[in-house]
Amino acid sequence: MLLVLMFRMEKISVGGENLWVIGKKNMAKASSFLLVLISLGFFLATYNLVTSVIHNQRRESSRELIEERSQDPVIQMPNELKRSRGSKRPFHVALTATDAPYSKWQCRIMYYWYKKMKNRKGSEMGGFTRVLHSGSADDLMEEIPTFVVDPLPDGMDQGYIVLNRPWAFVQWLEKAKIEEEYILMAEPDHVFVKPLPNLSRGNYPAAFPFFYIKPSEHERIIRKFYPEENGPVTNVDPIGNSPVIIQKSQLEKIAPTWMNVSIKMKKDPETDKAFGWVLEMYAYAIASALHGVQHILFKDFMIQPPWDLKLGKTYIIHYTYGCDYSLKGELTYGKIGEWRFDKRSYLRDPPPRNLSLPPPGVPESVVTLVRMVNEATANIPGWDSR
Ligand SMILES: *[C@@H]1O[C@H](CO)[C@@H](O)[C@H](O)[C@H]1NC(C)=O
Ligand SMILES: *[C@@H]1O[C@H](CO)[C@@H](O)[C@H](O)[C@H]1NC(C)=O
Ligand SMILES: CC(=O)N[C@H]1CO[C@H](CO)[C@@H](O)[C@@H]1O
Repeated sequence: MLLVLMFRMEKISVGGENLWVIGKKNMAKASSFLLVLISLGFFLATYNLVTSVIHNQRRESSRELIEERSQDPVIQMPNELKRSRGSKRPFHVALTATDAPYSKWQCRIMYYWYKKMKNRKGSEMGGFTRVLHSGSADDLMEEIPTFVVDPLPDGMDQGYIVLNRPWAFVQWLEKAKIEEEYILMAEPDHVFVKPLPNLSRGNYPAAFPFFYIKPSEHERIIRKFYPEENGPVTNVDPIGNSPVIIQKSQLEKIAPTWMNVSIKMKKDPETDKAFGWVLEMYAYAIASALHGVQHILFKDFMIQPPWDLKLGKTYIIHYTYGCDYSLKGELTYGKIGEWRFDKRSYLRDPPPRNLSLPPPGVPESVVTLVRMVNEATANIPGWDSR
């Protein structure tokens, strides 16, 4: 048993404190490790420690690792993780949107691919809601299941429209009847390339780690909203609210805090300046940490062309970046390409049907994206009429 533990424990924490680090490289130190182990051996049997081991290792661990661990006779899974295996755990797909044409065409493509993937094998996708935060119905109500909520009162968003997101979720969770126990927070520019299972485990929601969200590099600012008594800054995950699969009961607690934190951050000039357009992502990361919720970080949750070249094992293509290429298939990022697909080219009108495919040499991720956009627009009735 000790051997198994020595190989496996990189970082062990009790009550949030990292006590020691034992990795494969540190086998030489095994004897001191043994001493520590013996003195704490009694704890090893306890449920708490096992929980926190899994908790701390989850940062490096992929789903596979967690699953492998669960078959390990030595390290037992907490009951809540065990329970999460076996039966289906459907999640509701929710995306926040406005009634602007730019938001609408993306939602239509998103919903098209949701419908195609929902009933395939491996999917745990449940119902779908476009949470429309423009305050009134629009002309997509018949096409896409929609729940209308209010925008923030005038002036409150200070021109930063995404502050409406947390407020939209607060209202939706309060007022709508949601059958599923889990929620996927998605965005209009997400395209499902595969049926999506419920990637969360027990009390750990699943999230995508963004390389540009770096809480530990902004410790001073984070501390304004996440005071020291709450724990280390590393408790704040490098994520935004989307994509995240989370228990509804957890999101019900987090959403109001997320809203408050985003507004407080926006009102603080230093924070506003430091975080800019990703402020509301930090606000979600901080709000969830304030509630003691940490996420399993799934790199394979989504890819972001043109930076990610291959589909690999991903579930979602996020087309937030423009894809610009020369006719030789070279990326010309930042410079308008001879061939391009950029959602911002279609601010006022939807993209036409049958966009031209990229030239040879352009990566799989971009080709697939354009093909999927084309398939959706070819099959959505009345594509050009809204
Ligand atoms: C949000 O802020 C308001 C006003 O400051 C306060 O009344 C409310 O309790 C806060 N809610 C949460 C969940 O932090
Ligand atoms: C799409 O456009 C290509 C040329 O770019 C054309 O060959 C093809 O027939 C078009 N397909 C449809 C369905 O309009
Ligand atoms: C209960 C359960 O674990 N359901 C699914 C959750 O997602 C995995 C894939 O990540 C599926 O294999 C499970 O069936």
